[in-house]
Amino acid sequence: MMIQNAFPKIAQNNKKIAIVDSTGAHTYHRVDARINLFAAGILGNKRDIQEERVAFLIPASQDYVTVLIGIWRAGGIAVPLNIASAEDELHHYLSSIGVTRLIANYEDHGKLYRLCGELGIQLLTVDDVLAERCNELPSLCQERSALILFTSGTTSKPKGVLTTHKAIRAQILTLLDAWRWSVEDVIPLFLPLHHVHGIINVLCCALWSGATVHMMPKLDLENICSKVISDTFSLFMAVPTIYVKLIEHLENQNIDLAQAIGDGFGRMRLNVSGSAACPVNVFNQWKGKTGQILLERYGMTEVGMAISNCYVGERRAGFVGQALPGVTVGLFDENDMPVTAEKIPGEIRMKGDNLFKEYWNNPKATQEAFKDGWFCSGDIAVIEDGYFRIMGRSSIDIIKSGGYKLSALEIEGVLLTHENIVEVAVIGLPDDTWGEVVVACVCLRAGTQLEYVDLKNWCIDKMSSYKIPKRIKVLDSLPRNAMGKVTKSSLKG
Ligand code: MCA
Ligand code: AMP
Repeated sequence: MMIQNAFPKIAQNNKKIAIVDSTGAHTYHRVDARINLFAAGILGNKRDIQEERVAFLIPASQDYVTVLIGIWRAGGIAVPLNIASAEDELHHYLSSIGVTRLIANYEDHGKLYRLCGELGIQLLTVDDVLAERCNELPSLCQERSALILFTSGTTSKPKGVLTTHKAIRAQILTLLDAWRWSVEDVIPLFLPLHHVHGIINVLCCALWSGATVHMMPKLDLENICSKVISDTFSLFMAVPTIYVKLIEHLENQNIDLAQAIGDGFGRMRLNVSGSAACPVNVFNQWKGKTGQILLERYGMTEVGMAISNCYVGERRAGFVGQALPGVTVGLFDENDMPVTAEKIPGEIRMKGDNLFKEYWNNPKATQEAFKDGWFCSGDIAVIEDGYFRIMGRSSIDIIKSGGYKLSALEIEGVLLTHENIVEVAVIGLPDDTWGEVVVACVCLRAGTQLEYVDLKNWCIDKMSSYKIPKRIKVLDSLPRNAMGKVTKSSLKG
């Protein structure tokens, strides 16, 4: 199928407010027109930019939407990056996928000049790109590549997950139906905009359905709660850490205010939790304080959303629900045999139009991620009374903290460049707020010392803040098995 205009539905509901950001309220008509001018500017004198990778570092705002969808309409691959990335991380993202142009706000150009110069990347602002008029935009086939998001895995550097227009469309449409999105919906967006949760579940679903999205550059609980009291929002989507922070926030308010905020959440039509396991006590406390029964769902960068509790029907605490329409989900044992009985654990594997195309320029990793056409998630689950329950990951090297997927190996690789560290093992330990926190177990060079605060300061230039270990354990040696391999499970114990 050809699409005349990537993201076709955005032009509908012309006078309706699409986006509210720090610069004001923007109608669908204005948003759509600005996207077209951006697409025209990116095209220049080309008819189609043919899957050129255009990266951007733009905070949540109308500009972010202009760039994302503008790149799509010009036939490019959009690469939204984490605005809080350290320079080394940016270097990896930009160089590993051959980015040609980087769009960033002018005030951020100073710190990007050198890197872009080194990599031969053109550094631009949104205004630099916007054309004065838009003529013809390319027609794109659904199989065209659209988006690269980086995901951490069991290799040391994050991989680029390449997704097509067809997969994005499938990811959006299943959620519009399952969670009953409508033109009347209003949703706050405070999640990072370099991951599926913020981009697809909130932003794209809202714009596709003609709803209104309040784009906020960061999580500001006071601001959100004051809008919740005045019934600004009908929908709310967040990671479990944010529900924990909201529960704490409510407990720190006087009784009347806490009640008003809780009632405000209670009047919304839906509160969704995902990206990490929602603890049963958080589910129950949220219900107690707001009356809302959280809808927990499960997804991955490579597939979008795959499993969800019901909109109408049972939302079971500690469970992620059932396969979403259009997604086939199976459990498989260690011999790749399907697990059909309930209560027997297996790896979650998935099929469907929602699946990504490949890991960018990494056929080996892509091949290893699929077995018999199924995408292998690395997550272990069981089915109990018809609902999936996630039990954990098959790899100890994947940490989920604050909803972010982190690679222990990536963090170890950075820590090993510290002059005092001779050996390191990074593990995730359970934490009530963050789900897991990153802990580094280190062996130091003889005669040296390392204080936590010094290590933290050293890390600040080298990695995003959520990857920085929250604790260090200094050991004389790391525990090893008979094969000489470090046994991280004994460190966890
Ligand atoms: C920040 N801090 C942490 C962590 N992150 N401490 C321990 N563990 C962490 N992970 C510390 C900082 O070092 C700092 O401490 C203090 O907390 C405040 O940092 P800040 O960054 O300002 O925190 P925040 O703004 O409160 O951020 C928390 C957050 C954020 C809002 C929960 O982590 C977040 O937006 N998470 C969502 C991630 C997400 O959307 N993931 C989706 C990907 P100090 O001041 O002492 O230095 S998964 C996905 O897309 C799939 C498809 C899915 O299923 O959804
Ligand atoms: P990411 O690659 O960052 O998209 O993270 C995807 C991973 O998040 C999945 O493989 C799961 O391990 C985890 N995840 C997402 N949703 C849930 C959930 N509701 N419960 C437990 N884990 C989840």
